[in-house]
Amino acid sequence: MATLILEPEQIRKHNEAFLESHGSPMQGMGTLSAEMEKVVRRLMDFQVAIPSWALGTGGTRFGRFPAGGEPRSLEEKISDVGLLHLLTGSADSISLHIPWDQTGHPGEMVRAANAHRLHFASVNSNTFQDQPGQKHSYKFGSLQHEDPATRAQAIAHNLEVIRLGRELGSKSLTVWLADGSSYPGQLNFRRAFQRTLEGLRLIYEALPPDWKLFIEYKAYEPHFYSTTVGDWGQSLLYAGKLGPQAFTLVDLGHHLAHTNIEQIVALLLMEGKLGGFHFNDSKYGDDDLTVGCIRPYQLFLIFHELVEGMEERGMDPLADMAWMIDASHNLKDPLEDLLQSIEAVQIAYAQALLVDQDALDRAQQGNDIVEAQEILQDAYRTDVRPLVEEARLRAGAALDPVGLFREAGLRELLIRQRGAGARATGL
Ligand code: PSV
Ligand code: MN
Repeated sequence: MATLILEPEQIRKHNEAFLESHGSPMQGMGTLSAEMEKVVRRLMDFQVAIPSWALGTGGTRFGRFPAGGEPRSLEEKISDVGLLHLLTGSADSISLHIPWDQTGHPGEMVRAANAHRLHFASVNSNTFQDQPGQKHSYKFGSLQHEDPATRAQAIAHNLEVIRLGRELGSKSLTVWLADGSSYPGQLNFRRAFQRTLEGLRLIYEALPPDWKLFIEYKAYEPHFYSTTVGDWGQSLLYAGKLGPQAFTLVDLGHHLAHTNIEQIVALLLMEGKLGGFHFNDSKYGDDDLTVGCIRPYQLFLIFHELVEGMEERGMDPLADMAWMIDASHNLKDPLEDLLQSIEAVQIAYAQALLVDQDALDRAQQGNDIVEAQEILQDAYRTDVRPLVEEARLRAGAALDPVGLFREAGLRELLIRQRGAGARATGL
């Protein structure tokens, strides 16, 4: 068994004390209606993957201020996700980034994850940085590169990530390419697209039959003029040409300002091509802030499209969609930030489940815009936090995860164990 820095007994005591001072979460909501009961059960099932690269402090290009006690190894990253899962009951997997998380010992990686009741979510390849000793540089792209040897190296890396993912029990590969250009004239757009497609094809052909390929898009950064998978249209174009195992992945921070992400979600779902999510929030660009901290209403509207669209297609919210957080934290404690992100995702999901779909449908058909808005905002303005707490209570998780994290002095404990200067790998 894994060594836990938090014992289930501490959770039990915390919950007892919480119930004594606050009463039961559902108090004040009357008897639990069948509808509320359904939401609680859906919340108990819902799981969101934690990215291995979000467990330490993220830097900006101006600096980095470590939190102290950051995980120094994959084992410690797994242990941190195990702690998040213990506290919330809703984070049962970790998404790895290769080579950042490569240890060369997949058997031990699996054992470490199992000891924390975790499994491996999507594996991510990295052809946006040069690694020590790497033969060909990705300075001018990877799959789009003019040099066939550089392209071959990038393809080989992705195949290596699939091989490792198979040993870990992952079921998908997420490809995010930094390929693009920073100056007009630098790139022939069509050639860049064709080469990237050719590379993705070879990667796609190496997928096991029960795997998915997620193609993540991003409007800009690191390149500032064009990105070779720059928006959902381009990602969908690649996914469509590749075949049924290829899907688009939506990272909320990867759009131009004011983009209607909920509409993108609706149409990708309609096309059966929405594969997964990277949740975060932003004010200006790819800010990677805590989920729901800036635009919670937009998050709710996205979840509304997800709930409605998945139901319409008879999709299973767990098996048919990859839910992942992709945030970074340069001010907050990374674990506290992730606890807030998990809760924000659950809140938006619960609110979306409360939308009266039939009434909304009637209002839409009758062009009753006022009623349609009332229906959506009625769900959005419902305080669903007691439902989220109830789901955690029933799952044996903490009623107040951030509160317990602080009460139990877990960051201080991690600093004592790992050191104040311990730094996580990643960006
Ligand atoms: C790129 O901005 C991204 O969103 C991709 O998902 C990467 O894999 C991740 O962040 C970490 O760099
Ligand atoms: Mn992402």
